[in-house]
Amino acid sequence: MASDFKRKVSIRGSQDFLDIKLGEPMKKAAGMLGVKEALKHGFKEMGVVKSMGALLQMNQDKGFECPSCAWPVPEKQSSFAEYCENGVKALADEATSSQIDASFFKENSVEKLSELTDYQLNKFGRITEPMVLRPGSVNYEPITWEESYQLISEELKKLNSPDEAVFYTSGRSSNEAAFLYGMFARALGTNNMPDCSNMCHESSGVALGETLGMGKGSATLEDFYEAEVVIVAGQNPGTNHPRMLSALEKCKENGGKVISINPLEEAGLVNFKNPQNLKGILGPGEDIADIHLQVRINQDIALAKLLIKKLAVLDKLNKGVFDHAFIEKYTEGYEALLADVENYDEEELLTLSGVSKEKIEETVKLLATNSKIIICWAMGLTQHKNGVENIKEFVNILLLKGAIGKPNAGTCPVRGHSNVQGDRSVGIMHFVDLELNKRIKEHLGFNAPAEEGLDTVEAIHAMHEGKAKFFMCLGGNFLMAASDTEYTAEAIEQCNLTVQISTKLNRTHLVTGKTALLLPTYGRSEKDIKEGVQRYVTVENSMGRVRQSMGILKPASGSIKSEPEMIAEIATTHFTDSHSVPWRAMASDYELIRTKIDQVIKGYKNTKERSKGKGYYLPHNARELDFSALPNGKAQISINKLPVHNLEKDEFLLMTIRSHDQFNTTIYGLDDRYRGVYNARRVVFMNPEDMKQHGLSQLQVVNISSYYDGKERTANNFKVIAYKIPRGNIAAYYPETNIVVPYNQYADKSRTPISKSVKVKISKAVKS
Ligand SMILES: Nc1nc2c(c(=O)[nH]1)N[C@H]1C(S)=C(S)[C@@H](COP(=O)(O)OP(=O)(O)OC[C@H]3O[C@@H](n4cnc5c(=O)[nH]c(N)nc54)[C@H](O)[C@@H]3O)O[C@H]1N2
Ligand SMILES: Nc1nc2c(c(=O)[nH]1)N[C@H]1C(S)=C(S)[C@@H](COP(=O)(O)OP(=O)(O)OC[C@H]3O[C@@H](n4cnc5c(=O)[nH]c(N)nc54)[C@H](O)[C@@H]3O)O[C@H]1N2
Ligand SMILES: [Mo]
Repeated sequence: MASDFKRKVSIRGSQDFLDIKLGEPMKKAAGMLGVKEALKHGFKEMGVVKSMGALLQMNQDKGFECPSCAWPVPEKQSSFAEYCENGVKALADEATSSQIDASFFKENSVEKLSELTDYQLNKFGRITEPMVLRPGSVNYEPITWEESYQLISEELKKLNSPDEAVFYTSGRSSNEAAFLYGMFARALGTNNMPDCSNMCHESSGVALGETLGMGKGSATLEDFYEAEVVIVAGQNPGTNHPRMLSALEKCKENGGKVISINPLEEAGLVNFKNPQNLKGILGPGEDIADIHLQVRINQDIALAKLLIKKLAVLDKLNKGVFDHAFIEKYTEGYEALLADVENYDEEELLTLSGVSKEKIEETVKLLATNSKIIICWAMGLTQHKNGVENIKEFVNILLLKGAIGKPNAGTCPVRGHSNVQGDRSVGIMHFVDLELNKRIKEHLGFNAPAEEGLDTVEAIHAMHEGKAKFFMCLGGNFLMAASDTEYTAEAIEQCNLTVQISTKLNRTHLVTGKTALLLPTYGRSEKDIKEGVQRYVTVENSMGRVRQSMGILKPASGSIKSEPEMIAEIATTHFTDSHSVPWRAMASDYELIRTKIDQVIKGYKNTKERSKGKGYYLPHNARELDFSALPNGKAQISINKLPVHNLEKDEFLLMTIRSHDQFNTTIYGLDDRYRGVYNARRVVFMNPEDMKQHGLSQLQVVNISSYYDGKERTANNFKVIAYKIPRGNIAAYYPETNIVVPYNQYADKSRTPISKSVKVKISKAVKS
């Protein structure tokens, strides 16, 4: 077994084109078609009886929380159908009856598997037993749980320092699993805990922390119903948070207005047919967005500045536009902001934003005359170099209007993964919280490290440099989720041991360290039974409500383990019973984990009782108008600069977005019904005028290249599709395009990769 042995694995998979079909982009979202599509998918993947049974319990008080997005279920619940098309797809994907075992891996080497697409890999189904890929081998082979724990412990002991280990978390884990995992890393002595939020809402966390004192949103679901204005900026709820449309619909029924800010006219915001009520099933559907501001990519600050500037002018004429009593009492920075907007020219801001004057006027009118305002956003704001500033500029609008800390108003960063917010709350983070460390010492009896750990970007770099050698992932698909696929692959391959706790096969299982472990786990929909007792876990939704989740389906296999149990057993093996944390007892008794969470994590209290039924809200300072943690005890109105792109004539800004048939790197299907694309993912959406100017025809095959820091990165073979998108802007799907996102280009302060504004050039592929 030569030490220079390298597996010939592909990081791209097949790039063959299938028979692409195009249709009109859809105006309507969901409705009967959505439910029909979803059920078709569910029935195919998991069979009729299983899917109906599972659906009846999804998001219900005694069932399990939907494994898809983090949008909350209403406190006053309907008796059925608290799910959406994409929730059904997520469930079907998890509860699929397809499975892979040792014989599958014996027949299929990782080299061979890596030639397939991500879609094909996922289709193989659930992983059913622990597997190991040994140095020099290209085939996974079975390993016992006991041996895999030993292997992990041995590798950890070989490290020169605990900081050579990295512990990644994706946002589907339960609070219980994430708490144990985070405490295990700290007990080892490292804060190297990158997580999917680093690539997602980290910019929101930083911006909200700096301006309002806490990194979470303040609006609750119930606040939406009687909000006067809801702004949805850089977010595609029709696909990614479909149940949010029901809340927007309720808001509109009560007379509220919805403004969407997006380079694309996303289906759902334009028209929505609610499958959960009769009107939605039979009627023509509701236009959700009253105003659509078709902003150019990453010109949201220009747009927001223009709105603020115009509102300031109106406020001078009529003192009722801004909430002066609120500004005076709770904020600082107002005068500086007003002085700053004076420096900008209205026409210039208008041109930069790309929006029409009429629509700006309409928007200003709505904002001037209403104060119950909620601003929602997702990746369209966070994944830019100025992601943090984008959000701070929108927070300015809320502060000027006094739209914080009162009913039907506030901030709403719409979280991605179903428990990404909970994972963070219970301690998955790379930074240090000395108060937390104190409570860890008191209740868990060890000294947690006081040095900041590595986030996603830094972890990739450290692995690449050989400074981190052990890489463990609690869920997720790190290779495909992270930017700069080639560089990230090189980084992972440097590691001595990579460990993946997973449900389904993905490319991070194929591009691995010298030794790799694949540890299969339950999905959230599955029963977790120990010694005859069924266990539940807790999760926290996008609005800070903690709730129980109990699976109802039979687990995919008898040889898999729950996440909390597995982590507790790894810790028991490593620390033995002499450690101050009762790991062994926690492996079987989750109440013991919850007791420790209550003691160690701020805001958690009596979780066992309070998480039942509709659950309980964690405290939020901005809801209470308590800004005591901020400078001078005031919410911070901030000054944010306009981004500079300096695009050459042949350059475009690329946004890497999700299709309607995927959950992040998990590809459910090859259609993007809402955008009229069928049976294809390697497509790039482009303005028809830009196509003309660059001599490109419909379905022409092109390559997309970025040039950053002296390096050219190219994603090959994409078909051009004419689309209603601002000039100079293009869009293509993630994760295929991650290959062109430079790992070292990220948002200031939050280090979130700039996945929504990658400067690229388009060239005709030689063979087309
Ligand atoms: N079905 C399904 N649900 C999901 C997911 C999934 O993949 N599938 N992923 C989950 C996760 S982890 C997350 S984080 C969320 C993601 O939810 P979204 O953030 O909605 O997902 P994206 O597809 O990245 O869409 C970003 C939106 O921002 C717009 N946009 C891009 N650039 C800009 C810009 O510069 N300015 C403005 N104003 N808009 C811009 C795009 O046109 C697009 O509509 O969804 C979660 N829910
Ligand atoms: N270019 C570009 N890159 C992006 C983004 C973008 O918009 N553009 N978005 C970013 C965002 S917002 C995010 S959140 C990240 C997502 O990054 P990740 O969270 O790392 O990726 P996922 O695709 O959600 O992970 C899917 C895998 O998780 C495993 N899994 C599923 N359910 C479970 C479970 O219950 N337990 C365990 N242990 N494993 C499970 C399965 O094996 C599956 O293959 O990607 C980021 N990357
Ligand atoms: Mo996300």
